[in-house]
Amino acid sequence: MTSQTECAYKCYYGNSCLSFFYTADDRCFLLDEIMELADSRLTELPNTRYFKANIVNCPGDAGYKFIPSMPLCYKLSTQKLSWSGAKAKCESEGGRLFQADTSHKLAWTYHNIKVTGGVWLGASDTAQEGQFMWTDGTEVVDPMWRDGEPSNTFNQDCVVIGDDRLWDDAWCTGSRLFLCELQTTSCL
Ligand SMILES: [Ca+2]
Ligand SMILES: [Ca+2]
Repeated sequence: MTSQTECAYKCYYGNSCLSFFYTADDRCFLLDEIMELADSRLTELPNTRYFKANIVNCPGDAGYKFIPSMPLCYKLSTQKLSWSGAKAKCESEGGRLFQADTSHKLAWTYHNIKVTGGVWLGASDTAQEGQFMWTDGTEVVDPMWRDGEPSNTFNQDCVVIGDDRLWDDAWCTGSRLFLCELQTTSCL
């Protein structure tokens, strides 16, 4: 049993909650989708209240998902591109490569991004060797390098989160999946 407020907080801090049911007997069901009002699952439960997260700025048809606790829209690509190709793709959708530039975002990527072959983040030391910067020009703080990284092996400049969740500098020309982010202001 949980209160309606607790249920809202669970959705707010969930990583993929887009809406929730709160039943007449105080049960909470989080959903990772937005249901249409005509959906039979709503009308079958007349005493259940249904709440949606405000995802007005997350373009769902472009594959973006909402992370209410940041708040932020993010997308893990389905396509593999070079780092600069990935950067251009995110920017063409109005966003940028993901910046793990707060402790919350660092923790979120660590706990949620585990992809075979790794995922590009929006950081590189292309401009000045050894000085890793996000694509907005801010300095990378508290990087989660794997032991022995960044190695700059044969001039590696672009940051990837490996399948061990830790960071590596890699050759920017490699084709990888990537994370985009879109800024949003949103609340339940
Ligand atoms: Ca380098
Ligand atoms: Ca490396």
